[in-house]
Amino acid sequence: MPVIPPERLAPLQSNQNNIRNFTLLAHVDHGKTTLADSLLATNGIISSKLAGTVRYLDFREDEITRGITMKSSAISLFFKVISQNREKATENDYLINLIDSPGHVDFSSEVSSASRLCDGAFILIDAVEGVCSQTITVLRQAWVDRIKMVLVINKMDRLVTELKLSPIEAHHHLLRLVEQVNAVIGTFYRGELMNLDETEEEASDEGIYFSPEQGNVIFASASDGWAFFLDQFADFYEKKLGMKSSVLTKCLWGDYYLDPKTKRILQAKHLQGRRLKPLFVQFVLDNIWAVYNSAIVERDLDKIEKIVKTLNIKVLPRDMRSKDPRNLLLAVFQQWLPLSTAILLTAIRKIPCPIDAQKDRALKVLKTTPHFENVDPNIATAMSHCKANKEEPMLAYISKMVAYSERDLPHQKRRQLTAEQMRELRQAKLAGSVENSVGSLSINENEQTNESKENLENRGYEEEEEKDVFVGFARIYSGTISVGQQVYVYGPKYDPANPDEHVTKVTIESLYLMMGQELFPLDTVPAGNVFAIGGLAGIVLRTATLCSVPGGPNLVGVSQQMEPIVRVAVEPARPYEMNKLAAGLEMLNQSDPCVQIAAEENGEHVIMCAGEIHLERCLKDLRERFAKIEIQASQPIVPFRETTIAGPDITAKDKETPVGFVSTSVASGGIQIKLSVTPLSSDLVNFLLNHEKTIESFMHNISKKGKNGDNDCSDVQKQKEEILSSEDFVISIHKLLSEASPDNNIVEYLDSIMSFGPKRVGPNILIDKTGLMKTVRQESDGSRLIPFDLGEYIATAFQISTQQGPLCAEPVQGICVSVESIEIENAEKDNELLTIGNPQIPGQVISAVREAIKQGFLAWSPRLLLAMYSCDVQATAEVLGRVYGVVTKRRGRIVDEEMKEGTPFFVVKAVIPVVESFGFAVEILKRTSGAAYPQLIFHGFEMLDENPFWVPTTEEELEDLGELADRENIAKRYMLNVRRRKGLLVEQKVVEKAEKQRTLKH
Ligand SMILES: Nc1nc2c(ncn2[C@@H]2O[C@H](COP(=O)(O)OP(=O)(O)OP(=O)(O)O)[C@@H](O)[C@H]2O)c(=O)[nH]1
Ligand SMILES: [Mg+2]
Repeated sequence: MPVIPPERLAPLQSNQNNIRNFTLLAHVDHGKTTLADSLLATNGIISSKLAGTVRYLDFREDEITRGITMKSSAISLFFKVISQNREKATENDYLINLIDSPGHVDFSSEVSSASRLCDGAFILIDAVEGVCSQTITVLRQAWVDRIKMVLVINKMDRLVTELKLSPIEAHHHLLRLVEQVNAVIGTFYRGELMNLDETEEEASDEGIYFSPEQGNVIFASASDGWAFFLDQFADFYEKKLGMKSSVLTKCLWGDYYLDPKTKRILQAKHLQGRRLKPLFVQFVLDNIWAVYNSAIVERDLDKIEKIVKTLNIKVLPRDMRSKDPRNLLLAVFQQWLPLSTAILLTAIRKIPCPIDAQKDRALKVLKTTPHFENVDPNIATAMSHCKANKEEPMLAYISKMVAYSERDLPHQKRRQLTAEQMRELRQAKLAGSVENSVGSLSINENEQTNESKENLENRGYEEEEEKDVFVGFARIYSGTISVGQQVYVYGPKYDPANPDEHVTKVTIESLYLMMGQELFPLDTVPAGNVFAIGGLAGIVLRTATLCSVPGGPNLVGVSQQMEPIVRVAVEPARPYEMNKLAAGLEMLNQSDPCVQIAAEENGEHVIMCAGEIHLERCLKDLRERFAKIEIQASQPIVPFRETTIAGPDITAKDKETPVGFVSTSVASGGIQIKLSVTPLSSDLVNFLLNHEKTIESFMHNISKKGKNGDNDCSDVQKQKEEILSSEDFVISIHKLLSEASPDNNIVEYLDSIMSFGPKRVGPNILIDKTGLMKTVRQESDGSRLIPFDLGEYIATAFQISTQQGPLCAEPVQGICVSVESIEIENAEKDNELLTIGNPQIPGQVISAVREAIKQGFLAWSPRLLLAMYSCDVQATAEVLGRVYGVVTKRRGRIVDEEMKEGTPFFVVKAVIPVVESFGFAVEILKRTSGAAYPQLIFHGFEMLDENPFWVPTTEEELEDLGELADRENIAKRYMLNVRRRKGLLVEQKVVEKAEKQRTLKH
């Protein structure tokens, strides 16, 4: 098939009825990129023989070596449909804008950016693995974005070759699978119903579920190049059975049977004991199974020849005799049930064109944008009707910035790689002979084989310093965008109620059609298209709205993002390259919505990522594309939390003083502060963690008390957290406190809350039981220091103490610090030190209170809290033991184990500490011989129930643990590691075998 040139595609952008914008979404490894291959083959970008093995859209080196997609990429394709009716054949040319997205959880922000640009999504599911964690995530994303979904049950071949199911068993399995997916959709639907206002109308659930008879389910094997939807078989059997195709379609799925005598269709209840096969088995699955059985299992060429004849297709003798049975399979299936035809025809039938899609969705999306009521109604109308005239307001949305090598831009355009070249390169890369990504294509001269050298020379790649440029991934909703046009760029914080802020005016420099790793220049792009836009680096960081007029809507919605939980500090290997590093980090920040970059107070640059794989990709991008320098990265830094509890090992110093009670004096004397530290219950801690905005507003009210009454938290209201009134907030704390420890008298002082911490909103409370700090200064006080003056310093000490806990300077959660008394010596004694202007006072008070909080904290039984990942691993019974082994070795625990119905798989749910998770996925892969690829999702903090300072003391403990207590104290190890990293004091037992040393001395 000759390559279809982009010049042929560009004119199709104006025929909006014939455009389809869709994305491929799925759990990791369920076959998206493989499926995309077959679609590319229809445009001659790769040959159909190689489709399914090249994974053309995975062109980064790390994608090739790891075998997973790490970024989404878009490609525009041409598809001609010839429809024949009685009189004549009509031809229709379609423009297909396809976005392949990554399935790995670390890159889920890519999924949201892809789905926002599209009007539809093909949701792929591995027929064997079924619904997995990311399947639910992508279903939810598509549901929230209101895009049309089509289900693709992929890897059908595995049912025959691996599970060895009979067609009847496979039918049951598939029925159940579709039910499971629909159950997920059902939960979204019901969830939405529950959130409806009384005034809102209930949306009908018609058409939201997947059912093959409606044509929104495709059965496929992407690697073997086939797929079908029910209509295809119904059309095929229409004449044979003398039944209307539309009737047949309705009965081909489910419990319908053909009466062999009467040739009528029966329902199960009319079978009267006869053992018939459901139509789906008889007419669909049996045929597919027959091809697999004769081509692979039995290698029965006679049978294959018969099948070929019946299907009226041609198979070359070369393919018939090929040693690789896949060639034979491909030869049969690509003619009989070509994958691209099933997918593209379904896209055209089931996914709305931009005009219809925007009619349905535009207002729904717009209504969720901030202060939509201030937006010019003309813009909303133009968007709902997808009006493309140049006079209409132009509105576009940039969902992410992508780095392209300058060489890939059209003015530097190199020859396009053919699939063979790409496969060669892939093999060369895997063999380690080519460095860098395909995008950059620089070659390691020494290890090049002659053959590949020749090939590469032919392609005319010369080595030169390359530059990266940023291009925005965008969708235009109304009007037409043109090169040279002046447009407004609304930043993510832009608000139509305040239309002059966060707005920049720019001139459009370049527009492109996206062709995978290539870009093709365009002069204009009309409404309804997905395209790329250049020249916005530095202006658009990640996402933005473009509009030709001021005061338009802000389309940048709040997208679900992964919590960046893993940090690494980076520095250039050569210190003088610091500037390059800083510039590189800025580019990384622009290119990836999920990464966070920070410069620490100590000058360190820190990258925060979603997980190990994401981190690897960021570092690689930084080294090879953005900073292009050698970079040293610290070991990944994982956050901890510190807390203290009423453990069994606490001992009060004396009976009079309660645990956690501390009395302290400032260094120069004259001020004595007594305070007590008490642990808070985990319920209260969770409540406080979930109500940061309420705390902010509560504290705001306290400081404004008597002035304004309740705070209007208008900017805050947009957040998801339900903001409680101050009264309700205190009532809730009161309830949680009394439930946890009824004898604690803190509840009586809730009107004396001074602060929360750390960062003034954290899960720790500071209370002034003395009430003295509320009494403001009077003139009669003169310059004499009074307790009121100390309030600020005590609060600062509390903030610092809770931000950097006593164990290893990690944030504290779950303590209440109560100030019990403050005594300041009588100033009449003429103590100059105790006057208000004394500059030593703040420092002395802060350090005394910090030390006191530390003592109070340590008087209880301190604990570390570990950041945890949760993960699902699918494993067969044989490797289950090994999965358990790996989880236990990494100090994780199994929380659930379930047999996946109809498969030999167990789904194991485990939680493991983030700090032990590095290399976990790879280890599981190895131990299960590649059967499982676990994905780690941040789960929250969990307490490690071990006091890091604990040493055995009782005889029993010593006996248990040996004289040297050499059973490792894990909490202590974690604590010391963090202390070491932060350069804090690390006390270690240096003399381990003192006795022996003594003997040596003698
Ligand atoms: N047996 C079988 N294997 C398939 C099929 N489709 C894809 N695969 C294999 O599944 C693996 C993953 O395929 P990909 O296409 O990379 O999957 P993906 O969904 O793009 O993965 P990510 O982008 O990393 O989420 C590859 O080894 C494919 O060869 C299929 O229909 N049958
Ligand atoms: Mg992929």
